[in-house]
Amino acid sequence: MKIIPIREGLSLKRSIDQGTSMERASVERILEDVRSNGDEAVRRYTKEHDKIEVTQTLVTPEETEQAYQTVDEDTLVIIREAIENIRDFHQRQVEQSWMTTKEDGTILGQKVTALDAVGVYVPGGRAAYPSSILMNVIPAQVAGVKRIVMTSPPQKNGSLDDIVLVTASELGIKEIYKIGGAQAIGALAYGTETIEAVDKIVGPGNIYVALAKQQVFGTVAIDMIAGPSEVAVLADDTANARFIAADLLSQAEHDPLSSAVLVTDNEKLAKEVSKEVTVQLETLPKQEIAEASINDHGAIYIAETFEKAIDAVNELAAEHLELHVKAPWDVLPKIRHAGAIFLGEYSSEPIGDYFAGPNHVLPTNGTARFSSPLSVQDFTKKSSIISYSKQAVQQHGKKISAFARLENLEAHARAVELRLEDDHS
Ligand code: HSO
Ligand code: ZN
Repeated sequence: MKIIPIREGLSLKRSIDQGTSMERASVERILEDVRSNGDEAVRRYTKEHDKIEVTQTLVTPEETEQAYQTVDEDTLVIIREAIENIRDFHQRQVEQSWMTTKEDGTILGQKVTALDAVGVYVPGGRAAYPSSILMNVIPAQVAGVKRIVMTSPPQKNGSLDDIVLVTASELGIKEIYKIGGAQAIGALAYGTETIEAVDKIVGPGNIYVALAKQQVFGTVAIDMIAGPSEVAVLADDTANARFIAADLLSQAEHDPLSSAVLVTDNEKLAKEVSKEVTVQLETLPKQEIAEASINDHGAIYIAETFEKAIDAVNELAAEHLELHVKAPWDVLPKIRHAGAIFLGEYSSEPIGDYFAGPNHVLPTNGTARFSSPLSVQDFTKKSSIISYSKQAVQQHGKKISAFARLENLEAHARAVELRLEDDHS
């Protein structure tokens, strides 16, 4: 791994793939087609892109039952325990509606309501991570979303990955469609003869899915557009080089574009980690991907002081930040920007990917400066509550109508003044 003195600056590559103009145009055409031609268009694109003719897109209970035959009991036990942890964590995020009453009888408040319908996109092939299904579905369920729909592109055998079907079933998801790509996003956003439109679409996908989500935004809500995985490690002289190397590689193996970075004030550790990464890379099944990521986007930054190392990780605003330091809880208050913060050398990043409970859908690309992990709040919205009594209007009505006339809005003014009259006639 490259070892770079921090005073030469951090190489921050901040970009979201906007697709080529051809890709954008093709997505626009597909969405328009699905909007006007519904199921027929979806079927046509499934045939064209997924090379498969699906007569019924809705997954049947028999398909799910068959999928269970291929998944062993131990796997189910692990998935169930993860579900429990994730549910438990997200339950703590639930926000209550609230009301406040004033002496004059005014009641003000905020009413929290779950979205009616949410679509969860699950990518096809090897990117169909069951853990991501849990992370997208559970907060919606905890929020109280009644209709949660899943879509995923069909495999060559005409069905979906067994583990995808089993995970969905463990969560109680029954409405699953074997459609993918931009056509699936179009179907979810606009609705077809067989698929009712949803209010929000979440979940990762390839460039076509990401562009389609951007284009339907406004008709429906979408989650953030996730970039490649990132991990930053902040370490001092107490850190374990083997642990750090392993955690850097755990994110590097996601994507050649993933970034894994160590920031430390200790040169000896830097050299050890660099060596360890090379050693551990050798036996990784995804060596090629991880190596590309480490070479092109990985770095070990050496800071002159530990304080400067902290500044650097704040500037990185990484998706995941690990604190491999003597007193991680003392460092925590100084961390301002990171999607998820892992404290101490035993808090390895994959623990958060699968099991601990917090969401693994996190802000990437420096967006941790202003955004948060996916949460229950992403599946609710709020309505303001205003209830004024006669007494309160009498007390404040004149001020309100005066304000309205300040804006030259006479009908506003009169609407309030009407309430100042004594009777109802
Ligand atoms: N680390 C990834 C999530 C993931 N890891 C899924 C394994 N499976 C996103 O930050
Ligand atoms: Zn991961």
